[in-house]
Amino acid sequence: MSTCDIGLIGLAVMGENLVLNMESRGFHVAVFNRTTSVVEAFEASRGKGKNFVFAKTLPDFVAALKRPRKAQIMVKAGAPVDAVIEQLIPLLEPGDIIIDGGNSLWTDTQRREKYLKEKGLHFFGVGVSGGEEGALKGPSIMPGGSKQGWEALAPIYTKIAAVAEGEPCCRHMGPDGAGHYVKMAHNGIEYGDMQLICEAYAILKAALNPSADEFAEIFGEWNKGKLDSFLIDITTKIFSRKDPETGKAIVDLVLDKAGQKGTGKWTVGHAVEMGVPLSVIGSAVEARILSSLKDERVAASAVLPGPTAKPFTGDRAKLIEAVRDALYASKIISYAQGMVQLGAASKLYNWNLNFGDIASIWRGGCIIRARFLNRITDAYRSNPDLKNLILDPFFRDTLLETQANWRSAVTTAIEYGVAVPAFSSALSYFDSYRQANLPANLLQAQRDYFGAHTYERIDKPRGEFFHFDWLNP
Ligand code: NBP
Repeated sequence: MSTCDIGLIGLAVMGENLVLNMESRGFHVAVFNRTTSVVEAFEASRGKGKNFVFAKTLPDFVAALKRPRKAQIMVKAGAPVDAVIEQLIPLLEPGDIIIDGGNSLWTDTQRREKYLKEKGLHFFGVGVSGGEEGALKGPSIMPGGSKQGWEALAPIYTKIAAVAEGEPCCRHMGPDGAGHYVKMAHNGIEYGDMQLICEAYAILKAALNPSADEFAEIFGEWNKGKLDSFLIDITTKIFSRKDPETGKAIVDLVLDKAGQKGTGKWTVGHAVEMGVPLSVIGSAVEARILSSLKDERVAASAVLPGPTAKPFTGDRAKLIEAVRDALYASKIISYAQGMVQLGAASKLYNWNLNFGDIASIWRGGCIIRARFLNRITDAYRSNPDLKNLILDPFFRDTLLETQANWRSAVTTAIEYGVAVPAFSSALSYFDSYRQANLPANLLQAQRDYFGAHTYERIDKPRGEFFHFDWLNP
């Protein structure tokens, strides 16, 4: 009997929680997993007594789906997605929809969409954010694919998504790879946010050396104001958790060696390819790489001393406020850069992305959810053609109000020899973007000197190019 509204293949952490979410909202869902014992285990545990079809074979899974069939793949990104698609193709009919809800590379999604279109099938690349808990209770969902396919999927995805300010955190992003690209940019921004929080921690630690409990208090206070966000909230909680074995703060026992799965590198790589500065996220990716060189750093620390630590004699509360402002200002720059990247990709691929929609669906369910996304939503809804977020009146005024504290926090970091690549690259972006004149006149002269690359002159019309005979002036 074909009674299921949707089916999902891949019952790992994300898939299992997503189908429970779908079922809890009244959808009849078919489930399948390559290792079928996983389906049996799900049937006996969390799926027990619920409105699922527990399929033991792919043909049974497909047979359970209402037409047009909607089959969502939730497996490891890369070759496994192609493998499942190939197995589904002979079982489906024109008009059916295959959805990939994993973290796939957007160019893979574009390739798959084109390939399946030739077979009369719709393909959707859907970014899902919020981890395990979001998947279960309501994630932020970023779907990309045809308008026609979206009409069939919208009733399901808008119902299982998180809700923020009365709106579902799910909107059609655009065709082919748009959803996966926006999800990738989201992950890049997540990298930036996490690094910025770590830099705030590093400055305060070097200058004031608060205990983990004091850090929990500082971040808890920040979370009540303009920095109110999921990541500040979990950071507060992290500082207050104790290791049962030693009684020490667990954060002080965690090895300082960061991992990464790759979406940050994809984000930065494509920004560079398009000629978009993405320095905050770039710094965050590099900081993770540097942190992973633990043994090299330990050896270097013995031979490369920094400035001698001096006791902090200033006003503790003022420094905490300065660091908070630096974090907020740098976060604004990171989002501004991320939005410029999305704008460039939208142009490149003709996606017609709506930045107000993007900011609005990040307000709930996802890892970067934060109060200030309301402001970004407002900024783009009142001016969809905004060139750069930092030119929006609210963000411009905020940066102008916080810049003295921002500079003071970065100065303190430099005095203490604390690396703050994301804080300082954000400030450098601000200081470059707001300058009518940069030292690139000298750079152009250098290029012309060694490579006869020519230059424009400030006293002649733009578009006229000159070469100077530097060797025989
Ligand atoms: P994993 O990324 O760990 O993938 C495990 C699933 O993939 C299992 O169901 C496994 O089946 C299946 N699978 C593999 Br591996 N190779 C397969 C193949 N060749 N054919 C069929 N199935 C195959 O699961 P996850 O952590 O739930 O993530 C799923 C997707 O969602 C990924 O793309 C991930 O990047 C994305 N995502 C994850 C999170 C998160 O917080 N974890 C958040 C947002 C997005 P088996 O049981 O037979 O091995």
